[in-house]
Amino acid sequence: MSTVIKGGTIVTADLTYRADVKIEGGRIVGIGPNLSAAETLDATGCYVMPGGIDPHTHLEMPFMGTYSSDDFESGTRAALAGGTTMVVDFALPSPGQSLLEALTMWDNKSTRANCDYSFHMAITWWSEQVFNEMESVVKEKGINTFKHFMAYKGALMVDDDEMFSSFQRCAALGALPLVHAENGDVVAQLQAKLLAEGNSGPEAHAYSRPAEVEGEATNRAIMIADMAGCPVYIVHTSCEQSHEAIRRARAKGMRVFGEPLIQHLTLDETEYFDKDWDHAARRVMSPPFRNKLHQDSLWAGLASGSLQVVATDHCAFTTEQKRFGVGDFTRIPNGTGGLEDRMPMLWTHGVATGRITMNEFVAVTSTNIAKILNIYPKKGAILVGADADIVVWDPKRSKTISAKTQQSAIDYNVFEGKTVTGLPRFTLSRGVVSIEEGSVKTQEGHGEFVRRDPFPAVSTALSTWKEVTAPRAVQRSGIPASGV
Ligand code: DUC
Ligand code: ZN
Ligand code: ZN
Ligand code: ZN
Repeated sequence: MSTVIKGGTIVTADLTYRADVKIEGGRIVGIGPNLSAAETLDATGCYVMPGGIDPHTHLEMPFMGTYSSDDFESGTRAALAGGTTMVVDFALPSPGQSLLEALTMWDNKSTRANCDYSFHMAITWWSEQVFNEMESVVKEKGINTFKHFMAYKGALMVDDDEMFSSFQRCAALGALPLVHAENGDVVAQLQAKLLAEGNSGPEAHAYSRPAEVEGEATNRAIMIADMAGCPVYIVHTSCEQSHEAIRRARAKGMRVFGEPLIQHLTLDETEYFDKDWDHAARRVMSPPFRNKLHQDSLWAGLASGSLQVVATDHCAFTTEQKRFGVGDFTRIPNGTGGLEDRMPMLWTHGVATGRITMNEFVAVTSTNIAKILNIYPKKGAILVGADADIVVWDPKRSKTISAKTQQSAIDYNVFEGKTVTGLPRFTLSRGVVSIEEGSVKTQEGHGEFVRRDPFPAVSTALSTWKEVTAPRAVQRSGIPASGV
């Protein structure tokens, strides 16, 4: 069946213009005036944009003695309700586990997804087996990104030796390393000190992870990536110290990407202080929320292009799960939700306030992500031939965010009570109308895995220490141009 989206204004990362969009077989087949099709969706007064891509989610993630509560069904339903049509989750081998075995586990969880998805592969330990499996992950499984945790000591954390080895392997395979940048050794000491001094409440979580911890690790990851001859993507960039390191590296010509979360852009550290235990614990995530100066830095990064992506790190735990940490803040499961609210909150606090333009909104919620992850223009584009992952965005549609009406499986929402103006009228997942005027029409299992091929240019990059010492200009020529 064919569908036409009629009467709207197309907004892409670089253009704004009036045209209809025709869809057939899940793809865009025509863009222009006066198109017709079997089914018509009225986009009068709306913006027709590429559906959002959230490059950072943890659905049904085993973590801190429990599992995050949104699975691939509820999580992708929440995503679609907020205009996001693709998520990229993390396959997390436990230390010692085969990467391919972990990937099979995540493949099984994802069969219920309502929208398309992909995975990053986490490197949580290092061995010859991991070295070898990384090649299969890239070449056979279509995963071109590897995640490294510099924090969570004794669990997911890798040390510099492991990280440098893995980064060099990424360079050889044409893959992009991702980094959770917090100094896990310093965090562990601060946690122990705070607990010993009797600070056991959720506010101590924020004290244990100051911005310096993140700034140091970001600098270190960038330097290690430079020596390994690969680009690097810093997840959940939350503070000026980390942003500053990214800015400086980019100014020197390094291909470094930064990803603020909608939570860090719009919620601040006062959420932890002088609040009831549940309120604060529900907002415990790593990195923690920061002060207004850090928020201003992140917004400036989005406007200037020194930060390229807005994500959620969606990792939702119920109040009951959060209460595992009563009496010991280090046991509060880390994570907050945001999949349904990312785009409406960014529109309301970014576009409507004039901090970013509509085109920048599309870039940071979709197009830049597709380019960085090497899936553009299949995703992230309103172009003939692209997947019809589209959001018809009604800038006048308004709601007050509430756990009572959300799709997410948890019993609260960190944005509770905030009014957003700017919501999907329709969300289409490969041409299928999944959300219509707030009513949910998602199809469980409709989502498909999206293959992400290696960056051809990186596979010729330098991969051994000897070669790394070659002139910088030579190294740089091996790194792909994503245009962002
Ligand atoms: N941070 C969180 O808050 N939750 C999941 C993992 C992470 O790094
Ligand atoms: Zn993280
Ligand atoms: Zn409260
Ligand atoms: Zn994460």
